[in-house]
Amino acid sequence: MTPEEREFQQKIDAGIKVEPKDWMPEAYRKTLIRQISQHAHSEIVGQLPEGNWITRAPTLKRKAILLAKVQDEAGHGLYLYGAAETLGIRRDQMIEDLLAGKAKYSSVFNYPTLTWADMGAIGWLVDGAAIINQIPLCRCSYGPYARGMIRICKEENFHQRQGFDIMFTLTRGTPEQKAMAQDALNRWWWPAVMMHGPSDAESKHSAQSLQWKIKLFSNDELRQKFIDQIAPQAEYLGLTIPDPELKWNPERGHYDFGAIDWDEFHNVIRGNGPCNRDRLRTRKEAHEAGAWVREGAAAYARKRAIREAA
Ligand code: BYC
Repeated sequence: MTPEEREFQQKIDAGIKVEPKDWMPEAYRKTLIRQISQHAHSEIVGQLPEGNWITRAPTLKRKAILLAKVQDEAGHGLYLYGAAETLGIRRDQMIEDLLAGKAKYSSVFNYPTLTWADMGAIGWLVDGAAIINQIPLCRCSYGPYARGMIRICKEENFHQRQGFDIMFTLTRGTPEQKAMAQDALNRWWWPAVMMHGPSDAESKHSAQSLQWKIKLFSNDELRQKFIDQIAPQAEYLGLTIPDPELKWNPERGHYDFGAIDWDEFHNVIRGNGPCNRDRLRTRKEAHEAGAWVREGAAAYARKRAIREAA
């Protein structure tokens, strides 16, 4: 370590936040850009599976709630692009990388939403997994990311509650509705478990990110917390998690669970999941169709800047 790097690490160890104009190792900056931009892309692409159901929500109330949730995800993407921009990368560049298929976004959004119960399963499981990951990020070492996460987490809590509420309503409904909820859990369980990323033995960035407090818990620690939280909730709903090996282990004080299909995970993050191509095509079309809005907003900002300078 150089003296500058040592001083930087001491600052992190002392819990002092790193701010955009502070000195930071180039690898710290790059890791943050990678993680925050991937996170932003996940929020943006994550609107698509649920957006599919806005016109098909079963009641006006459910439609209003889902619409608000999907809009929140767009807002999260914007806060996060803003946080990444403080590290010296342009938003246009990040979006270009996403649309070119160069940048990653969460694997979980490459699965289809086949029934209304999927809106429940996504809110309950996907937002549930996201919250477990994101609450510690409110204390991460980079100031703008940590502060952005505080606001995001407040909204994510509402998202998870609305998902659980959909599942609760379906499980208390007709046998067909209960079966729909079970089918959604069957399809979303493993993708949600995989969201936390490769196992600690395989995670290439974890050790350094933990040292820099970009991550506060390892992938496997967060996955275990998620499973421990969801298993009793599934029981309360009267649903069965599709893992015959899931079982409370009193000695460990945690649930044991079955093997994860890592081939499926790697296949999805390589771009070959059931919906990867469709998601990127939809984003590209939306980006092109929205060009006039960006041009209009830029022209307005230029005009306003000239007026204010005069
Ligand atoms: N999907 O060394 P590792 C939401 C990649 S969205 C795809 O462990 P790291 C919501 C990883 O990027 C919430 N790729 O990496 C929105 C790396 O590849 P590269 C999304 C994954 O970064 C709408 C490689 O695998 N949350 O809330 O230390 C509706 C090796 O992994 C995934 C965030 O983004 C994956 N699941 O740890 C509803 C949270 N997992 O970059 C809900 C912020 C791993 O070397 N991100 N990879 O090419 C993080 O906390 C960390 O980046 C991760 C991965 C835990 C995800």
